[in-house]
Amino acid sequence: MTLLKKLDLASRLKENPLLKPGDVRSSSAKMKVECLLNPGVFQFDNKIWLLLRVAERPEQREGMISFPLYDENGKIKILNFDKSDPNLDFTDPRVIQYKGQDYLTTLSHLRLVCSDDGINFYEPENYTPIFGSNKLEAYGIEDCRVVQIGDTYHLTYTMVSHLGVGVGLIQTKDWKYFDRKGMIFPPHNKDCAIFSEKINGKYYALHRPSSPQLGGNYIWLAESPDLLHWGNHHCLASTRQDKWDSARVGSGAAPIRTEKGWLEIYHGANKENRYCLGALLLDLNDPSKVIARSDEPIMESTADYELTGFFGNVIFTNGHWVEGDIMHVYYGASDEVICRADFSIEEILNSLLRQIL
Ligand code: MAN
Repeated sequence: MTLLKKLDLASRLKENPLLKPGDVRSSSAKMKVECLLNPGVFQFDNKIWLLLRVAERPEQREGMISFPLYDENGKIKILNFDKSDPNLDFTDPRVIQYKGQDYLTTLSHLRLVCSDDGINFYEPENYTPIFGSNKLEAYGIEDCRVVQIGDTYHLTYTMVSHLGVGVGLIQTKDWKYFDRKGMIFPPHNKDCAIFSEKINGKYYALHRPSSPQLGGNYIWLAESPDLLHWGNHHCLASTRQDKWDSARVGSGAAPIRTEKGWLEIYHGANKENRYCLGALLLDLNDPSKVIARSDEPIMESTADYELTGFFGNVIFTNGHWVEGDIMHVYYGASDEVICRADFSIEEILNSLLRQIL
C-alpha cells in the first residue's frame, strides 16, 4: 500500500475563495480593485470582521503601466509609464523600478467587512475605510494585524512611502473613531503583531526588521511599557538555508496562548517567492525563548487559487480567530483573493513537540 504524504495540516473551506476583487466597490470611479489580500481579523458586535487590504490602480491601457500614489497634499496622483521605456523594470507584478526609484504597482487601503458565520462577508453601512493619510503612507497602507486588549483594538500595519516601509499603530474602540499613533517601528520593518496580554507587566510584539548586508528578514521580539516605545529586542527566528523559509520569515497575527506556550503562525518564503505557513512555539513566561519551530510548512500552496493569481504561489496570513481547539485562519491567496483554512491547534502543537522529543 502506498501512503500518500499529507501535504499540510490545513482544512480549506469548500467556499474558498470567500472574497474576490469584484466583490467590493472601488474607492473611486477612477480606480479598479485589483487584489484583496491579507486581512486582519477580530470580533466585534457579535460578528466576525475582516480588515481587508484593498489594492487598487486605474484600468491598465495596452503597452502602459499606470499606478496611483498620494502627492504631498494627500491627493491621488496617477503615474503613467510606457512599457517600452528602457529605464523601467516591471518584472515583479508588485513593484516597479524607474531610474533607481521603487514604486508599488497598486495603492492599498484597509476596508471593513463583517459576517455572522465567518464565511459570508458584506460591507456594513456607516463604517469608513482607512486610507493612507500622511507622507509616510504615500504608497498606501497594508497587511493590518488587529489585537484586542481590554476594550481597545490595536491595529499594526505597514506604512509604505519612498522613505521606506515601517509599522504604524492605530487604536480604536468603536471602529468609527481612529487614534493614529504614527510609526512605532521605523524602516525597514513590517509584519508586527502585538501579544494579546501583558507578560510580567510588559507588552510584547513580534516584528520584522530587514537588514540588507549582515542579517536578513528575520522575526524579532520587542517589549514596551505603553505600546508606543519599544526596546530590548531579541531575534527569534532567522531564515534557514535550503528550506521552505530560506529567504524571509515574518509573523502572522497575535500569538495564541496555549498550555504548551505561545503559538505563532508565521509566513516563510524561499528565493522563488513561494510563501508558506509555519509555526513557532514560544515560552509562556519568557517569549524570547523559542521552544519549537516547524521543520516543514503547516500549509503550502496546493489549491488553484493559491497557485495562480496576481502573484502566484503565495499563502500569507495576518488574521485568525479561535474557537476551542479550532483556529480559523484567513489568508491572502496569490495576493488576489481572500480564503479561510481551519486548523486543529492540538495537531499543530503535536507536530511541533514531536520534533523536539
Ligand atoms: C510581502 C508583502 C505581502 C505580500 C507578500 C507576497 O511580504 O507585500 O503583502 O502578500 O509579499 O507577495
